[in-house]
Amino acid sequence: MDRNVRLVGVPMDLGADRRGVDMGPSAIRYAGLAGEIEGLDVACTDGGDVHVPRPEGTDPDAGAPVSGDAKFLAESETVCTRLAHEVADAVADGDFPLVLGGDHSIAIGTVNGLSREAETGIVWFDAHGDCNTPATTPSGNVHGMSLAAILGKGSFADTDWAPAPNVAEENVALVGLRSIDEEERSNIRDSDVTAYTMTDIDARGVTEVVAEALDIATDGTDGVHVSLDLDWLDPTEAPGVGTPERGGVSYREAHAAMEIIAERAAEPGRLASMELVEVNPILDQHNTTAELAVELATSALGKSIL
Ligand code: B3U
Ligand code: MN
Ligand code: MN
Repeated sequence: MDRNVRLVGVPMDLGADRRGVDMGPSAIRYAGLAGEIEGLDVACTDGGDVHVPRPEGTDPDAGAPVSGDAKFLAESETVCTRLAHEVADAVADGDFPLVLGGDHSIAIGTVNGLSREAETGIVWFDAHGDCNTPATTPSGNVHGMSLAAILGKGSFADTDWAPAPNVAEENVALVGLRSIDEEERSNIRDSDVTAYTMTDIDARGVTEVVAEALDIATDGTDGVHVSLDLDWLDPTEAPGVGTPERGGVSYREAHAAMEIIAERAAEPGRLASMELVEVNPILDQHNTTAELAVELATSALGKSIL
């Protein structure tokens, strides 16, 4: 990494059912993120946390769409707008934004800040598709809708805060899917997003799949955003996540994926930003998942053994 890394914490849990992911930024910092990055000879500054309102005393229905369901939409808009400013500021200063969640709804803010001035591709590592809309969601949780929001699907098309300005569906790849809702499946199939399931990883290997996902995300773009939902990994490796799903990638597969990202970091359409989301310290075992998030981030930023 040839840029200064700027950490931005987002202690957000309004987009998810279980409380606890709001402690993710603290857990990831406590696991030694800044020191590990500096150990790569990369300067790292901490921009602190974006303010997130507490759910108590907040009306979950404020800002809800006319049709469908989406909890805490007004607050999600406020937090994501703040985060977008922080990310855009970091980019304007020439820094590399590394965003610490928080639930995955924060990706709406990260990508909006990043894509203001640049054509942006996305590689979205996740067990889930995050492609529900307020009309198809089974839960009303915005973290299951964040990619749909970024792409302006359903009623998100009518908002000025959610669709990201310079993201083409053709430059978006989902990697590691194993839990998709019925109608969400159609949302993905009817889009130009490329989706790789765990079956693809089993059949072709993680290296080939991630290389192809990066080809998609870099094709004609200025940079790639890597959105890493820690539930992409198997719960035996990453127990401290909000929505664990069996059958995820192994520790080694996850590192292999991040190393391919690092290899491509110097090429056109290179790595522009990264976020680590859905770490839930309440469900974790001795901060294992937060430590894993630190390891994977440093792998993506170029850490090598020799
Ligand atoms: N697809 C379900 C569950 C879910 C999505 N993302 C997470 N869980 N982490 C939903 O609620 O939309
Ligand atoms: Mn997710
Ligand atoms: Mn997920």
